[in-house]
Amino acid sequence: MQSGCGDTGRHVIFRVTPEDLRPIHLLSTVRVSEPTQRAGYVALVGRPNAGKSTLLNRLIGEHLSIVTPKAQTTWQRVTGVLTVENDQLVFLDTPGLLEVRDLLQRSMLGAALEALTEADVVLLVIDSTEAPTDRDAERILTALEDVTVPTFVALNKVDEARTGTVAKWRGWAEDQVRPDAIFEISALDGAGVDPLLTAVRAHLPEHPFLYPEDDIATEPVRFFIGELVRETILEQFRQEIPYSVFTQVEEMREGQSPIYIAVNVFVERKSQKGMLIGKKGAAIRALGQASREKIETFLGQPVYLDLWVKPLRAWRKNRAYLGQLGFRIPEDD
Ligand SMILES: Nc1nc2c(ncn2[C@@H]2O[C@H](COP(=O)(O)OP(=O)(O)O)[C@@H](O)[C@H]2O)c(=O)[nH]1
Ligand SMILES: [Mg+2]
Repeated sequence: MQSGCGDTGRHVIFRVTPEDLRPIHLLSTVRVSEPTQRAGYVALVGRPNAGKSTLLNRLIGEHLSIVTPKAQTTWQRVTGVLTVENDQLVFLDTPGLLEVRDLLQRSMLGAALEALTEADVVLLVIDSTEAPTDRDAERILTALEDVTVPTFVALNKVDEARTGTVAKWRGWAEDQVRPDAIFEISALDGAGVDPLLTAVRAHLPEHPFLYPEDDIATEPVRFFIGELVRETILEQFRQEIPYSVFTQVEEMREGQSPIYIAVNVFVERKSQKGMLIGKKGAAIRALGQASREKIETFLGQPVYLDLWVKPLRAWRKNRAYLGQLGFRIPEDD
């Protein structure tokens, strides 16, 4: 198509062709060389407790994703953004590839599998302190079945693992996963993480940055506050409590000091409310204090924290409640 203009009396109409829309420097012979940006999604996947969230926090340099020694700490996808020179890596931390027994776990597994479909690079994180079991292997391989993008394996926790166990995982990964490369790392102390990052960067697609360069997260501040309270619950309570509780910020009044924050702590059964509150309110006070300190560190400001314990009957199995709490259940279920 020709570009040109037509005179229709008072109005001059320009017809623009795709060539006209190209950036000027492409038309010029003295091309100003602009470095090419690369950007992409990197899915962190693996079995529960492998160290995915620890690795995300290590890569981003902030405590973005909650970490505890308990399996199934991460319930929803957490995104961390890392911009280095002309590369932007958008890490998707995911719940573990787990055995599904209720609707919440279905949503968790769904979040992990969804991240795999969006990934430009897959990073399989393995706890190499424990020898591979058939169950681990099967879960991982089923999840990776349809992955066609570059894949790396991080054999994590080498600070603690026996060399024999690491070697077993390496052999398994070479045979079964056939990744682009295998790295031995410690997400905890950072050993081996730089070479892994270099390899991932080299496999990013050419693409303009997806987020502003200074961003490190994509979820709202409220999400992280809720998660910090939940992390503290996982640390301070035992038995079924950690898996029966979900937290959600109900109110946040900024522009005052201290910032006022009210968090709902939903429990599955009425009896759990008493456990959370404790004798003469001792348990909830301890929870409030430790959570507040974490939130103050996160926000860098003084906080007044109100915790409201509310029963939400069997919410883990209730589609409507899960929806209200922000969990998505995969459509085919
Ligand atoms: N020794 C050791 N422990 C680790 C390492 N990475 C993670 N962990 C621990 O493993 C547990 C699970 O970590 P987390 O990041 O929550 O695992 P996720 O479930 O895969 O997200 C926590 O107690 C971490 O401190 C590591 O490199 N070395
Ligand atoms: Mg996690």
